Amino acid sequence: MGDGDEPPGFIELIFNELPEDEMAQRARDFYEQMDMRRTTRHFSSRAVSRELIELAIKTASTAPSGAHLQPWTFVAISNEGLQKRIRDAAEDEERRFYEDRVPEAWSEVLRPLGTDHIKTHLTDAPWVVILFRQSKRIRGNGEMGPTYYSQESCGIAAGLFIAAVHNMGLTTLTHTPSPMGFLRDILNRPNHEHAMLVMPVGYPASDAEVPEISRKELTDISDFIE
Ligand code: IYR
Repeated sequence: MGDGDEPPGFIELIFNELPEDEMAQRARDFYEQMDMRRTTRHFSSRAVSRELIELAIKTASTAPSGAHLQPWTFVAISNEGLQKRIRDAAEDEERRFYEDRVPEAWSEVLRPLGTDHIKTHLTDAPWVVILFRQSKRIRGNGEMGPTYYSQESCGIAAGLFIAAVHNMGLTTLTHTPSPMGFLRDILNRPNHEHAMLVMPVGYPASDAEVPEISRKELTDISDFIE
């Protein structure tokens, strides 16, 4: 079903309606839990089971996607040698970024975050999960065809992955080495797959730090029209 040959048909939606007070309580609890999420660059090397990573990927893959094409591949790596290769290649790119390529307007907003070209998280974290966006798919007739809204679809999947990791009591970081083409080569991915996010997953280091920054207020990020 859903492989493009036969129409999938329809089944009844399973929807569990909640009492209103429970809705509000769950909404508050979820917000409060997510509001505790912080992005740290400091990871412990303490092991994390493969099962937890599989569950985070399965949660990510519940995301809606353009034409339900699910245009994502999550490459999960827990391998010292490969993590070192990725770190070396990422640091080469990042060094050039910070030394030569970064425009002043970009530098100005990165400065408070204290980032630099050193990417210890890539070798410290027990897992590094790389999200590849599929810009094309193989059609039923064997030809390549486009996917639709793959940026949006993968962005939503990444958000769910981050929420799943936080919910299970671990931490992740959305690292975007730029450019990321080297990841396709190192990981032997096909040309229609584009590395989009590098997400180390694990426990924070015991001395992990985060920048002292805050989130915008609701009034600054929304406009209600009733
Ligand atoms: N890719 C670089 C630079 C960087 C860019 C943004 I936008 C950030 O929010 C953080 C870093 C790096 O990973 O260091």
